[in-house]
Amino acid sequence: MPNNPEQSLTTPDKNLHLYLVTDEAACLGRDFYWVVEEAVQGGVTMVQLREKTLSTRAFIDRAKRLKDILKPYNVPLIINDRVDVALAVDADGIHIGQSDMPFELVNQILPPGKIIGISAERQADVLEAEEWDISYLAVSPLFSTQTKTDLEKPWEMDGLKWVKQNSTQPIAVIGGLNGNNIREAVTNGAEIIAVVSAICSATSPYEAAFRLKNAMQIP
Ligand code: TZP
Ligand code: MG
Repeated sequence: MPNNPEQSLTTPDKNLHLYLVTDEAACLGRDFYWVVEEAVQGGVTMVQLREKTLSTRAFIDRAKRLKDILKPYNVPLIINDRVDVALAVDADGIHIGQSDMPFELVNQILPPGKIIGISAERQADVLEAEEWDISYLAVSPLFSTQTKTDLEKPWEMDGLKWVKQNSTQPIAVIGGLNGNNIREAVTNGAEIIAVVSAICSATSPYEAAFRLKNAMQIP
């Protein structure tokens, strides 16, 4: 876990997070920043800026603007893939996948206290991450999704149960999460529910986030 307690993602009383992973194409032509701010007002507690096609400069500009939007809400900004962009804008953290910069290097480069999240696509990824001081391990994809198709086989709920039994890291889930399945994911050990289309493509991102946040709570 990060050494700065303010950026610790878990608390002893089980803190659940709704994590918006951005995708401008999924916003269906609406203003990107409007979608994110609506989502945050509806209940999103973490935002990941995921940009696969922007130039470095445009990525940095977008990250800075997003950081300014999120600051008053105290919602952390996590940058996908690009450690240089995360450093340039002093983002709250970084999310890396299995083909991105290795954890040990990211950990050396980032200042202490930053959030580091890692995607696990296979059982070996889960076991390897046990050694690491990370903020969350993302079970990816939990279910198949049209939003990202170049993925390993989905873990499904049985896979999530396996991860919960074999990992001590805080667990995030991503891929195909929606109002109908997030409660089961939480029941089986997910503390962080990450979504793209369930919020970005919703008619009202505010309403969608609000409903997802409510659906996560275990009565
Ligand atoms: N990584 C694994 S699945 C995924 C990413 C970025 C996309 C998830 O999108 P959705 O629309 O929430 O299924
Ligand atoms: Mg990546």
